[in-house]
Amino acid sequence: EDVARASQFQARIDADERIEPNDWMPAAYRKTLTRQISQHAHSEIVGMLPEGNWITRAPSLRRKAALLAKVQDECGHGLYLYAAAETLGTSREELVDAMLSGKAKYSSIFNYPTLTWADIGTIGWLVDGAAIMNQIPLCRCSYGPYARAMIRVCKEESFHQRQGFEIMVTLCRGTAEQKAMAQNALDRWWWPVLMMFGPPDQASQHSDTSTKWKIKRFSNDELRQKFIDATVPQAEFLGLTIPDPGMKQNANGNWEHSPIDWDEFKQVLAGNGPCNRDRLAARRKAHEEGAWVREAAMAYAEKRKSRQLA
Ligand code: FAQ
Repeated sequence: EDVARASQFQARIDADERIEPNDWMPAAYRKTLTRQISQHAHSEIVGMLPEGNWITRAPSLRRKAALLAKVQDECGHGLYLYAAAETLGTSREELVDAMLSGKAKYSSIFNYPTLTWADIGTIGWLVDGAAIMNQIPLCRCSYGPYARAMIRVCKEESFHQRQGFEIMVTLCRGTAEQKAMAQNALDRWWWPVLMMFGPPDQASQHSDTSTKWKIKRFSNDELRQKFIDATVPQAEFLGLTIPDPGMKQNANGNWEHSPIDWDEFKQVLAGNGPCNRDRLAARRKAHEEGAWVREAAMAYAEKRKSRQLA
């Protein structure tokens, strides 16, 4: 019977129908979506840390207000995505525990440090730029709750990307020292940002099934290429140099990049990036210190329930 159901399910996917939480779905579809959506949620939550590091040191009140709003948006995205993942049947507690225990992944990019204010500009410009490139197609993902979540998330990411690019424009039009700071940040973030898109297609273990199920609409390498092609003119506008002297434009107009250091990527995924330990320690501390909030919320919910029953 499952074979018939699976072929019906595939027919719905092929017809571009949305799959909703109470619909029948193959166990592997549920599993891979729970994996991807929860890892995406963890990335948003851990992703608050590198930028949060600069809230107290933003160079003006205006910059501080914008950065605060951005980091709050990321928190909202994380909660929104946990809620989408929960519709697949795993509790938020379990999802969060998997992250805190180091079992579940989050994006490699958030294991790098934010050393100067230019890093905040670069994160908005490139990290949010890469996130948008990857997430716009997810607005058409076959799973309804994830696709709908992505629409709002992408709108907010566009604001994040602009605020980052505007920081870069300001720095690049500033003093020689500011310009050098911007170049230095680009030098450090460029390669890790390219790794955000995931392993090369031939090494991407989930791509075939995720493409078949229309979770993925473009491959890792395709999105990486689109991102590079969109970013080259932006770097030119800023007067910054992408730290890849071997990069060249081919006959199709695409910018071919030099080989990516996949060993570095593997090391970061294995927990050995520059900030992995700090990031997890910060999340564990926040979780422990927030225990009283969860307890109070539970107690309040119990009280309301008993009042309603009375
Ligand atoms: N880091 O077979 P594939 C943001 C893992 S944006 C860590 O190709 P898939 C916004 C992958 O999970 C960042 N792990 O996997 C923001 C798998 O391991 P697993 C978050 C990575 O799923 C901006 C294994 O490698 N965005 O947060 C990475 O088909 C600024 C094999 O890979 C999303 O999560 C990586 N870079 O394709 C917030 C988008 N790449 O699970 C704050 C949704 C791969 O078997 C500040 N996710 N891996 O243990 C996706 O689109 C996909 O999951 C990919 C990976 C494209 C990331």
